[in-house]
Amino acid sequence: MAAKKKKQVTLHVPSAPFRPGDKASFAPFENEPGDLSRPDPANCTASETTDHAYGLVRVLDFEGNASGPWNPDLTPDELREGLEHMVRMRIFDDRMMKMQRTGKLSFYMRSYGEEAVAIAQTMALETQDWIFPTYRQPGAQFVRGRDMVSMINHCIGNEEDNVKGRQMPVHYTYREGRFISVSSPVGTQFSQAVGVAMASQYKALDECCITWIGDGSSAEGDYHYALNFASVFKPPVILNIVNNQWAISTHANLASGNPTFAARGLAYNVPSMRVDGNDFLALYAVTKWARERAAAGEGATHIEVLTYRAGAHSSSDDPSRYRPGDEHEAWPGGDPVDRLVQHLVTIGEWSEEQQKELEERVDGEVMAAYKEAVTYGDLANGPYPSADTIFTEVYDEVPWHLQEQWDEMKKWSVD
Ligand SMILES: Cc1ncc(C[n+]2csc(CCOP(=O)(O)OP(=O)(O)O)c2C)c(N)n1
Ligand SMILES: [Mg+2]
Repeated sequence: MAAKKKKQVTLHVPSAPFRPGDKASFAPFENEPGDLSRPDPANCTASETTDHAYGLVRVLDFEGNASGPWNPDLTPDELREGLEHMVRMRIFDDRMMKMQRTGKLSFYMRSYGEEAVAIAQTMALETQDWIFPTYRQPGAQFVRGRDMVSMINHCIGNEEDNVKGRQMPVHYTYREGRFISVSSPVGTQFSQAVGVAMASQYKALDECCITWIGDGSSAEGDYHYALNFASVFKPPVILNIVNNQWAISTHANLASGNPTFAARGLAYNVPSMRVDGNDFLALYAVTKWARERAAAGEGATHIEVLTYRAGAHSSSDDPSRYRPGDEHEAWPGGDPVDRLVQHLVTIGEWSEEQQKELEERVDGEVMAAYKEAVTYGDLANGPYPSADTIFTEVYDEVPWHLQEQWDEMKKWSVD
């Protein structure tokens, strides 16, 4: 029998809080530094993190003071090191965007507003730990010591590109730094990180994996498969959702019906934290806590990193089409670089002049790296990696069907 028609209902389709033309105004953060406890990492159940998953772990206030049980007590040198990496990331990004706009790069993606995420979190790890990033965490490579010339060679796709033009720009790979290739289909890294962490545990190695996924990508199955395996097998893995409010033009509201992304981890029985992603100190502290849990054999930690994508999604995107132009200024989390500078100045370990000198020095380094990189080939003129590289370095012995295609290509002398 056909179902009776019920009263007309409409599907709930969440909308973005603000669209172009609206005046953006966000509520200030509810939690102050010190509001949330720091549970014992070696003995913490998921339910003990309920307040942390629905609240927000913070260390820095907006006057530049650090306080509370999550204060990682970093030395001034460590803080300055973190600041320098963040400044390098921002200046590097700006230079690469200029190169893209002048036709020197085909495509680019900045980390603007999110620089603290990869940098603080990677600094909190051990050097043997594996990094499974998205395109929004290139800063981890600075922490792991990658040379900027090599990064620019990759973005150009010139002859010295370590992936020989096979990847999109910003989809780095850096074997020496245990930085796994960024994959273009978003989300795949989440379950890969869990798998590698399971292998580390099985081999009793003192290492852990860290991975990140965007708010939008966390609506995909990959996120849930990863959480389920992490919940069951308890491997040493740190699973971060970077909630930067947007997935290109789709607002984060459309990716989860839960009031916080962090709280989803509780249902998987994985201790879960929500952290102020523009607070370098809080990010460092929460990641260190998760690393301690991994080392103690306590398994996975799930972290929502609350931040805001201050720039366009990529060089192909125009955010003024879908959000107010000044939405970033209204974001209550401020800017991660400014907040760390303010903290260093407040504790008497930095000054505006030193900041200016740092920016000038780093700008010079980025320019020099760029000038060197283009000597190995630029986008307009090459030299590029040989077309043969389409067929090399995947199989030890090239399978017949690829060999046929390769032979065909040679007839057309593509090079
Ligand atoms: C499987 C898959 N679907 C769609 C895309 C196209 N795409 C690239 S990035 C992106 C948005 C991702 O947003 P989010 O996960 O929030 O990460 P963010 O860019 O904000 O860091 C989309 C839809 C893709 N690369 N892969
Ligand atoms: Mg996003």
